Order: sequence, then C-alpha cells, then structure tokens
Amino acid sequence: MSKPIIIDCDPGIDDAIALLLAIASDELDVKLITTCAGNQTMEKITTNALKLLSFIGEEKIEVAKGATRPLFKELCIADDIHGESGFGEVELGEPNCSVSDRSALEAMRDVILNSPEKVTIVAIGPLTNIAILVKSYPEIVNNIEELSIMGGACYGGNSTPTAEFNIFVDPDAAQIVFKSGIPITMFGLDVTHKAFLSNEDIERIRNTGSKIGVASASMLDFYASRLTRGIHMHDACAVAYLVDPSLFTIIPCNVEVETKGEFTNGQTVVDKNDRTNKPKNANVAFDVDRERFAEMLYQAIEKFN
Ligand SMILES: [Ca+2]
Repeated sequence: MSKPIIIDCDPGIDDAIALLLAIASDELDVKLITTCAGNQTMEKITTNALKLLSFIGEEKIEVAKGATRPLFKELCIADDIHGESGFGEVELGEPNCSVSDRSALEAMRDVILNSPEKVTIVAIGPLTNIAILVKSYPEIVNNIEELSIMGGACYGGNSTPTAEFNIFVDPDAAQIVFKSGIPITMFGLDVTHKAFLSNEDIERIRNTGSKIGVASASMLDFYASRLTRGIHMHDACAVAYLVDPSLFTIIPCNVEVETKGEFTNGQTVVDKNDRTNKPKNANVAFDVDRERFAEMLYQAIEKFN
C-alpha cells in the first residue's frame, strides 16, 4: 500500500525533481502540495508547482499556498541558483489548474485529520508552514507519521559558513519543528552533497526523449551552470528515502537550531558525537548510495514517457 504524503516545497529546480520522483513512485501517494516562500517568492513558486503538475498531467493534485515570509526574519531568496522564475530558463507553459481555495495550514490539517493512516510530510523548503501547523494544531502531531526534511548540516553551510539555506531562511521555524516531538529524518548538506548527478546522468535524462526528460535536463543544465561544487539533488533525498530507506546511512542525533548566534544564525547544531546526552530528536543522514540514487531519479523521470 502506498504511503500518504504531503510535500511542502518552494520550487525550485531540485524541488521539481523531488516532486517528479514522488509522483512517479508507486510507494508514495501525494495527497497535497503546499508552498512556502524560499527559493523564490510565493507567487513564483506556487505558479511553478502548478505549471509542473499541468506539464505532466497531474492537475488533480491540490496545491495550497502557505507562508509568504519567515516567522520573524525578512525573506531571502535563492534566485542566483534557481533563476528569476525559480525554474531556470525553462518555460513549461501556462498552468491549466489553479491554486486551492484552502490555505496550506487548513489543507494540511484536513488531509492529516481525514487520513485513515498517519501522514508523512516531506519538507523541502524553509520550515515556516510546518512550524505554524505545529503551533496552530498541536493535537495533530500524533497523526503525523514522520517528517522527512531537507535542511541543515552537521558540518558547514551553503548560505553562510555554518548555515544551510532552508534553515537559514527561517531558523525560528526550524527550531519549533525540531522540538515538536514529530519523528524527523534530516537530509542535510552532509549527505546531499554526496547525492549529485553527473553530466552523464543529465544527458541520460535528456535522452529519454520525453518532454519531461528534456525539460528536466534543461533545468538541471541551468542549475549546473550556477553551481561550482556539483549538481546536488538536495530535495530529492528527502523523497528517495521514503521510497527506499536502504539508500541512506542514518545516525540518530540531537539537533538544535541556532536562532541567536551572531555568526551562526540558522546553523543546525548536530550532536553527532553525543556530547550533550540530550534526546535524539532526529535521524540524520550522512551517506547515500549515489549510483542507486541517480538511477532512481532516472527511472522516475523515464516513467513519464
Ligand atoms: Ca526546496
């Protein structure tokens, strides 16, 4: 039986690949997509989600708008990596579906409460929507199976020397989520930097010949042109784990989020060596079988032929 999931995202090129993987996977049933400002502004990322669903003929999946900015900080976006539209220079055409009448908060609550099984949330943007959900409806925490998060790092950041982008955008939200008691699996830069595609992988995706294969490869070309250290499929890790957990090496750790540091705001403080004896509130991924991961992404995209 497939696992019911909600995807909270900010598409975003690697979000697009993560969405394709989730939708293609028989193991997962995407009940809802919610958006959270991050890689680009709310209007752009929500339009991107709708365009992608229209492009692949999955217009029936509900898309609900969430937070337009972090809880307390000003929004910072990643247009340097994802471009002016959020999808590089790829034009997927106008969407033929519209955004939900429900807010992300209400839609998440309803999907979780109405599901006979516990629902898993894949959070691949800043954690603002999830923090608001936890604070607004604490009674539904027990109905959440797991949070699979792309964010943070044990060693070194990409927005600052110590902070990863998704957590850096809204550290206050992240700290609420890590303290929520929901089972968390964290895919930080320690593992996502090992989850890269090679240029050959991208060519293989392009050569599927399908319109989604060609569009995905064009997005990845743009993404590659903006990155100097590899074509990292950050967000897809949080989905791939739900399809096949055996891809990853995971260590339970205590994780706290730095919300006050002068130089370290947004850092995830991962107690990998168990210095604090604090409760292990997250399973943190440190390694991935890259070859199998890349093959999984290829096969997912090929399925849209
Ligand atoms: Ca993202």
